[in-house]
Amino acid sequence: MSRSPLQTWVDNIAQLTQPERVVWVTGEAAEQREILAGLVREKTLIALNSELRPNSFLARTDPRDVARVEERTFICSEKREDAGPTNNWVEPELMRAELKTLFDGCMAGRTMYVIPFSMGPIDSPQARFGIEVTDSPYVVASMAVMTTVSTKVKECIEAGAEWVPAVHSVGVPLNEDNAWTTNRAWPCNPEKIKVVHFSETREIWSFGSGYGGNSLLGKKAMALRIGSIQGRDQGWLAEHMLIMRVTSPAGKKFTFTAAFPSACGKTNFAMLMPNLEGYKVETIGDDIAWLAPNANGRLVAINPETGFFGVAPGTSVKTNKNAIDAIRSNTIFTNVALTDDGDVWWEGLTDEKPDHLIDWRGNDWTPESETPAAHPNSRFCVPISNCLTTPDDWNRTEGFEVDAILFGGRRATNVPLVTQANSWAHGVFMGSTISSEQTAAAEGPVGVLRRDPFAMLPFCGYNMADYWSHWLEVGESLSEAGRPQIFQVNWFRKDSNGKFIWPGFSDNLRVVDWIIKRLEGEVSGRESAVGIVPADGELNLTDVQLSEDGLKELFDINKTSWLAEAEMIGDYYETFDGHVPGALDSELKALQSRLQGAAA
Ligand code: OXD
Ligand code: MN
Repeated sequence: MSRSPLQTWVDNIAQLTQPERVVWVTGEAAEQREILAGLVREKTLIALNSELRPNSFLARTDPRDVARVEERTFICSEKREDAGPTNNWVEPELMRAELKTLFDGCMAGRTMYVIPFSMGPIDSPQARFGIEVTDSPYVVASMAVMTTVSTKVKECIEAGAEWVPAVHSVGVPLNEDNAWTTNRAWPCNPEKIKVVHFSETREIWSFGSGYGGNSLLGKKAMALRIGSIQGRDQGWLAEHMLIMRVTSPAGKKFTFTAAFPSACGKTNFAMLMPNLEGYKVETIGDDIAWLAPNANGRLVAINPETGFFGVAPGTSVKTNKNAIDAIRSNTIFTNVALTDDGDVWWEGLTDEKPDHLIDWRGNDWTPESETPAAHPNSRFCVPISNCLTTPDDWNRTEGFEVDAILFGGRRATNVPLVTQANSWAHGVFMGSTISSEQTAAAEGPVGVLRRDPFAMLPFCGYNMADYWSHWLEVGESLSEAGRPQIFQVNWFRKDSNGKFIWPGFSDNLRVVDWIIKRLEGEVSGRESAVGIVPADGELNLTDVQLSEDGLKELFDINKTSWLAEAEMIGDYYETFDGHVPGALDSELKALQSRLQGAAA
């Protein structure tokens, strides 16, 4: 019998990387138990106190391998302009030659695992398959939490289903004197890290890092970068968005998706604890949404992941009780601190710091220590089924019809608490302008902004401006009535003393409440130069500590400052060399003329 294309590909990778053996991963529970036990034996994982934190583990990485490495992440398309100005680009043939050298013999002495995985429920028309080959058992264990790993995926691929090939190696063969490996329990090759995406062949190659964002290739690499390319070519959208379902006091269910840049509270918002009577919030996803038009002309969201890979520091009963409840068991922690009784701790978990800890580097730590006990990017990796606010039908194959899409950055100035777009094109314009201040606003009418359009800056697999055109096209393919409404939100506006004005967290439900009232036609809002904002009295502020002045500042639209902002958007658009769709240029002009017409 001839070998299948999948088997031939696996053989070729093994030929190149020279592992000692090849193991096909099945996704069965017993296999996961064995992988975890092996990781404990190898000291990559520490088993936590099983009474305090059942079936949970702690990994400490090499201190040089603690985060995604954007400057070593590449989109290798045939044409440079298809990667666009926001991505690192290298000519594909040149990159292939480099990778060949890097991967040559890189798995010697190790086991090469072959992981068949699905992003999305296997039977969903929106699911996409991948095969990750890796020499890291930590990656095998984490992929089993974050994706659907199953032999069934292998069978579907063998039967002809589309799949994304993904190759990962920590880059430390066991047959050499690997002087750069200071931590045998966390092998990595930090000087040579590369995370590469080939656009036309939709392949992923990741070398040198074991850290999740660089090594769990179903997540950012496939579900966003390659996913956005698949979406462009197949008429759907791969987005850096949470998905939540909100039930209103009237008992009606609404699906929201929301894009916020990394570390802007997406997980907290996805698990929001309602503080208004009669509301219920359910968590469908906290990081990635795949959105596709359905036969009814509606946009349908699925969460392609099966777990949360969340930032630990700052997570507490006060900021996100649902996350704290979810990580009580079955959790793999990375780079948090270890308590003396074998549990975990991080900055912000409790008001009072423990007297003694082992920090993320494995050193003794006391409150007098000058470095944080947990790395600021330390993580928990936990199955979504652990989350009490996740409903049983979270992974239903037909997905969730989206009612509203929210975009938000971290803006101290200009951007109101909530603004509704006038149209789909205006909403796409809003998404393209997501940004956060880099420096104090005092330096000018608007501080220097870090642009993060659609919160996709590190994750868009092709030319960002072409991606905006694709958003406009997908909007066109939806029915007028079924098209989600688009809103911009900003929890981070500051007053003249540099203090946050809005309390955030559970009070963000008040913004959701106004959005639902807009969707239901129960409130009319007020037209402003930047979009529709709540009219006086429409936002439910009962029991919120907010002065009359604070409320005014939250919605203040300063003409001079906004004209400066609009000019900066124009300058930003120019960097895309003519790729920005005409509809967005028109939106910018329309904004400028509304601002010109507005009172000073
Ligand atoms: C993440 C990120 O880890 O956005 O989700 O960086
Ligand atoms: Mn993210």
